Amino acid sequence: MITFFNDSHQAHAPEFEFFRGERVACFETPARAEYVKARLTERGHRLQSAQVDSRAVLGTVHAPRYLAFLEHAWADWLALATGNERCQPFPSIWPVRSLRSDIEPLNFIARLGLYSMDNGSPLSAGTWQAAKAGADAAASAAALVAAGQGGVRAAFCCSRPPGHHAGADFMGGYCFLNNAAVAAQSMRDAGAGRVAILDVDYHHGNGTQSIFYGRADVLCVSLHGDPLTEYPFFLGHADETGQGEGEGFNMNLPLPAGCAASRWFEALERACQRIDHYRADALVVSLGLDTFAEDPISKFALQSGDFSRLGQRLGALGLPTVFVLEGGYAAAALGTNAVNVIEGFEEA
Ligand code: SP5
Ligand code: ZN
Repeated sequence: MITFFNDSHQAHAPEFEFFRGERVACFETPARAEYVKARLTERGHRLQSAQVDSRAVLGTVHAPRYLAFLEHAWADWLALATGNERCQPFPSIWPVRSLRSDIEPLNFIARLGLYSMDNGSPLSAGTWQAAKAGADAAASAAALVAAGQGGVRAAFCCSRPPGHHAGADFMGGYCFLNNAAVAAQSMRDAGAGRVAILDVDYHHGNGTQSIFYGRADVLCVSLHGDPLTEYPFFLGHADETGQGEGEGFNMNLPLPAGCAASRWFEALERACQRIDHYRADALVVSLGLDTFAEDPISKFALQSGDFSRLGQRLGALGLPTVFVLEGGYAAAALGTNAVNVIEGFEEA
């Protein structure tokens, strides 16, 4: 399978995040992508660099003022106080219900809150550079698969930071730019009439859902830990089915934390049947690998062999497919698990 690697991913390397008010080492680390790269190389998969500039498509899936904020955030943070290059910025105030989010404050931390859903997504010096390069990889993969030249049916983006929690105008859950949305919109722009996004990350892809919630041309299907107990808590319930023209084109399959792999595969089957029925022209897979039994922050029970089965089922859909890497925090196992999905897909 054609594989795109985000050569700039290491530019995003915050040191710590918060857990219950205390500093803990980041779960979303540069080592993650390096483990996947190593295993891809070992298995003979060719790695390419992005050739497409995603700026135009980013301007259609994200709000211009959010993109401008993110691009300049580190420079604005440095301008706030001397010594800030050694510190990580975090939001401390958010415009919840009854507060205004239409006027952008001048204060940097206030703007960071305006454009954040949580305090769990630390910025570092190269966050924009890494995230933009990841979006470029997603756009490149979509362009290649949409063109279908030389019989290319699928591509995989080995990239970080992940994207599926990022909405049109906010970051969150380690995500800054929504790579799956970039891939889906790119394929629409290249002529695919209907695109399906299947999100198999442990956490509900709230950003992706919200970007496409009012649209029928992009079907969003997600299986994930029930938001009653699992992050992101405030979206991902089964009754969220789309809105307006998008009514019926969003499907959530929440599952209880701790459920068996057999139950997860039953939900996958329902998701695949919905995608079949939609008669999609192309598929984007938000490939979170935090469904792995040994993931340190998640509670599903997939084993490495189950990722081969996942790949086989997705391959059987028979669609031009772009995979984008999302979560997965058992870093040393990510290579095996990602490559198992890819090779399972190729077998089908
Ligand atoms: C892309 C993705 O998978 N984002 C996940 C964001 C989850 N953010 C909340 C993390 C909470 C960490 N809890 C630590 C538990 C340690 N026992
Ligand atoms: Zn996740």
